[in-house]
Amino acid sequence: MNIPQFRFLLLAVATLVILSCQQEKEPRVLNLPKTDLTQADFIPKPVQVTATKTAFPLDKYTAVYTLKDSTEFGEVGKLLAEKIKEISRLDIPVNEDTPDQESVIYIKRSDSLPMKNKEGYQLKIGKDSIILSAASAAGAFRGVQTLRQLIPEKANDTITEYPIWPIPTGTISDAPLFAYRGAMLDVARHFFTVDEVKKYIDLLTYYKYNTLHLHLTDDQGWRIEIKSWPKLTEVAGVTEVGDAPGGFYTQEDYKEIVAYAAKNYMTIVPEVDMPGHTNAASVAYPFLNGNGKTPQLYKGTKVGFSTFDTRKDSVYKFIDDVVREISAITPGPYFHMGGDESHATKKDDYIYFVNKVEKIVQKYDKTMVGWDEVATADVDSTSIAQFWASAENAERAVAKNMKIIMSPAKKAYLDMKYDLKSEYGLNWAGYVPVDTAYIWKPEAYEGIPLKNILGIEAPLWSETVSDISEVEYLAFPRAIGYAELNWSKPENRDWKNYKVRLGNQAPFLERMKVNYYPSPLIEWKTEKDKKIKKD
Ligand code: TNX
Repeated sequence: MNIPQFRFLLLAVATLVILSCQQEKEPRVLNLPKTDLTQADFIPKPVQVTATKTAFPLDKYTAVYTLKDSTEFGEVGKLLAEKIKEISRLDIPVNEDTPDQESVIYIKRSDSLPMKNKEGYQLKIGKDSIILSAASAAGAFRGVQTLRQLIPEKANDTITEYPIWPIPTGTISDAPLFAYRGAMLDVARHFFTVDEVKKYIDLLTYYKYNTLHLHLTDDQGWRIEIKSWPKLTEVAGVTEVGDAPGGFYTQEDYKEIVAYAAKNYMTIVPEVDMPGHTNAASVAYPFLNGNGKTPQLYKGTKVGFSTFDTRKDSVYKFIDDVVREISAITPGPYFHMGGDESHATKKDDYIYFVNKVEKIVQKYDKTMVGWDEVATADVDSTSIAQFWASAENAERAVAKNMKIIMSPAKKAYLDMKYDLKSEYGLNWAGYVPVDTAYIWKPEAYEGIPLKNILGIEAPLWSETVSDISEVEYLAFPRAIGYAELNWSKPENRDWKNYKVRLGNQAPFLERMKVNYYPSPLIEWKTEKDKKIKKD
């Protein structure tokens, strides 16, 4: 234990001793239910859990303390208190000396955890203290999500005259399998507001996602303000699929999303899709267009008909400005240049284009990400390929020693229909029911070596969905399964066991007002669903 940590513990213990002496209180004896930590409904399942089969009383006498010399840890403590309030209405003090505290949650830094990982954490839950230790605030934040999952949705009010949320005791040691645990939202085919994106972030956070990729541009609309090229949003931000009015993020809006994501230890990956999928940009600035036609605003769902002119210097000046402006407001390390389905671009032109854009992205200190087709160009090993369709392209990426983000459409596309009854979604890659989405091994898929895999990203293309509730229908519950594939070791994953834990997410999903698809493969533990079944 280092000196600040020791001082912190000493202070916390001293506070408790002083407070209990001052009031000369008898330690309280609560007859809490015996709960088993190993049976908790965690998703994703932690690496190691041992149970001591008693309970910690979360109630009006609980207080949170965090490492004093770290504002980041302090913020994590405040977030925990906020989340406790959402479920319980309790106002838990954070780093305050309160006379009534009886059970304490400490959040502290530790460099000697069993799992060496910057997002790793350990939770030691005793009868009157919970100690959450992590090497970084990011790890502490993931541990907070685990703790949230242990708080019962309904309080026990039979033990005392006030409500108590008993938390099962024991130890959890945990760290993620993959470093990149992502979702993608297509805000181009349909636009989603800042608040809608924030709600998606909230839901993904609970399941320990750490990356949100925003598909910001496509044939149907340009959704991010570029100050040096204002017509992109003025002219090409006003349409979307169908007849709705489109929309776009000002740079301030985008910064708000980035900041909200950062508060949730989530990285935003901006995507500007090119050289195909660029009809909207060419309507705003026709000199960009490489297929010789005068483009019109497009509200349909076809792909592969647009391209930039890859042999014009002015096109690269435009791209330089776009990458520069977006990179300046993106703290994360990535810039996604799309590169998919450029069917209107000649092969040589495509390779020339990707090579040039990679250099522009690197000039602004970002790592280039592209859909798997980019591996056909001469890209660096530092760039990343996102595998969605072509195993051959994934192989090319491996041969170039590139890292790969796993998004195989047949398994990981959130916009595929679940089954025949799905209200929304497409089915070009087949149906993806909840079991198909869960039962596969990203670490052993299409022969891609584990060392090349960064993690899974679940894309949600929005041709068929136009508001967050429809997004939720496609994303939930499947996105919960990818969270487990990304975090938990293969030996800790099992469909039969997962199914039960998933069914037990219903009370949380309903409190969050999530319009999830009540898949008939799952027994949902909810009053609402029981009613549906009876009908
Ligand atoms: C293919 S996946 C696309 C998108 C569509 C999606 C629909 C990929 C890189 N490109 O343009 O929206 O299918 O599922």
